[in-house]
Amino acid sequence: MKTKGQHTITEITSQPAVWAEVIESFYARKDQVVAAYRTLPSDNVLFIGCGSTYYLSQAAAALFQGLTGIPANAAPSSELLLFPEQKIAAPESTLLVAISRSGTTTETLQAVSRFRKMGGPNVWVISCYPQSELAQCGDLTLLAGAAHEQSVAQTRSFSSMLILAQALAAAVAGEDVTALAALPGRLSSLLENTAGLFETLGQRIDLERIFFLGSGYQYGIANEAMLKMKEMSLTDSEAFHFMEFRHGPMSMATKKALIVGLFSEGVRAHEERVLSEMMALGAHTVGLNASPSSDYEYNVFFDNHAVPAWALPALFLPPLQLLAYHRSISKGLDPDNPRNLEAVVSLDATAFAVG
Ligand code: F1P
Repeated sequence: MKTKGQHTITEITSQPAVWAEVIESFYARKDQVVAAYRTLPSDNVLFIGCGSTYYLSQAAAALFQGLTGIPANAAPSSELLLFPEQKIAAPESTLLVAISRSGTTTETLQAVSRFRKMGGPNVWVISCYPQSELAQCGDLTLLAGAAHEQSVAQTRSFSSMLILAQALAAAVAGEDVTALAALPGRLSSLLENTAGLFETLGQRIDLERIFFLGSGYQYGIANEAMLKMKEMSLTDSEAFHFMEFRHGPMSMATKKALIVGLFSEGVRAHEERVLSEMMALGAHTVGLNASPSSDYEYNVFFDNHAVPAWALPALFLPPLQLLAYHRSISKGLDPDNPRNLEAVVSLDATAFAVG
């Protein structure tokens, strides 16, 4: 007899081992990936996906441009599908990176088809299923085959595909991708050190709304944390760029709110001021990647020694996946089967056909 959330908690806690397999699989292909990229006439890169994989695309695009200096953007697959002229200026010199756990989401498949019809020659894919239609139609495919899930909500699949996106950006930028080898161990320690905190916070179902704040690539991570909270625990949750929160949304900072700050190296001082102001307004606050001087209600310290900033993004998600999982269980829900949702959104592809 399956217990509520059995698949989800297994998939969350298995991430260290799955990451190790995914990182090794990338190492085996790194030189091929870099050589293939060097042959592309790509002056810019567009990352696309749906739901979780759109938010992954947001983080991937910020990382890719920040590391390589090559213009990179993110868009929901549906935006490229419905407004291609707004998303692609020069298809012949654009690399499209389509991200999809299943590799069968209709909007993403149709967006790739639309890109090809526009004269876009280069499509790379990040997915979990090598035999999927999307994986088969990519010119180059990065696979997180060990990250398959039974749950609808993406957890280890998301973080594993994010690690592949991080590795791609780092490899193209000439960074030492072996830095990723430290991540599985760091995650094991982080999960061990924070499991109790996020179980306790997950039981605070008196808190009515949850905000996730992140800047730069962390905005995509904050959006994914927001989506996990919606999918698993049916909670009103929102994500904002850190500095944007003062410009209106902070009107919702009350003692019924939990505000989670995902701090970025180098700009943390600006971000810490925002979270401190929200704490002064009565909100409950959590600082992820906090500094030794942080004094929020809850502080989570990351062991970042000898790990470059570009390798950190995936570490932020598993604790927040645990938060959503425990809140779901505390509310008597089953995070394995979110209300109204299916693992894949399949639509009538003929509705998007163009001449
Ligand atoms: C995309 C997606 C997920 C969402 C849900 C429905 O799937 O929208 O992001 O959480 O599972 O499908 P995929 O294209 O990444 O397989």
